[in-house]
Amino acid sequence: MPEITIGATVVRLVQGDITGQRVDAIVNAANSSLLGGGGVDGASHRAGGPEILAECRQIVARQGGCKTGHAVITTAGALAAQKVIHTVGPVWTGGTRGENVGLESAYERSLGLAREHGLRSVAFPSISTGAYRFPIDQAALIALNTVVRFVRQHADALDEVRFVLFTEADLAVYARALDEVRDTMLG
Ligand code: AR6
Repeated sequence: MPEITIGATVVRLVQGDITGQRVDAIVNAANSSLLGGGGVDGASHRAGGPEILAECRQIVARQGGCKTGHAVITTAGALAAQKVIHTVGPVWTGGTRGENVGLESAYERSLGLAREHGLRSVAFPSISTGAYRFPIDQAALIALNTVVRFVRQHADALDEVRFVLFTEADLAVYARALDEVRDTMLG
């Protein structure tokens, strides 16, 4: 199983459906409206039930939606996880409109919320690489580097960060990126 251990935290790659993960929090690839959509977003709301959308609506009423690169947290409803962290990745428009920074921020703020709420295991999908068309090779490196940096900065915060890749092909891309990150770390 592709994984890397940093201090007391394991960063692990698996293939599967994020909605079925037994972790403290799953991350949803949401959009700025927070009111649902396709892909991970559709699956999370379907599997978690209406409580999630009800809380999203309360957040929208309070603060408007959620900007690109930001994140909010709700109940996980009927899911096995305790919480859903909804983050909005950037839409890829060629790479010149801050897409990399937006993606980095989506991962970082999601992990920040997990830490603030004492959630010690977090599962991410491959944010922005579906409907938002971010090239997955590039996205995988950003995702893993951002997680590794966070885990190093907050050594006691997390037991596990799990990437749940939907297809074998996506898992292979992330596994290659993880090898690259490991090689860089080893110097
Ligand atoms: N479990 C794990 N990964 C999944 C699942 C699942 N159940 N379903 C899809 N993926 P996307 P985005 C993969 O489109 O690109 C929504 O409409 C998928 O194959 O879910 O950030 C929102 O409302 C891909 O690799 O998220 C937004 O409008 C990855 O998850 C918009 O899509 C992300 O695909 C967000 O687009």
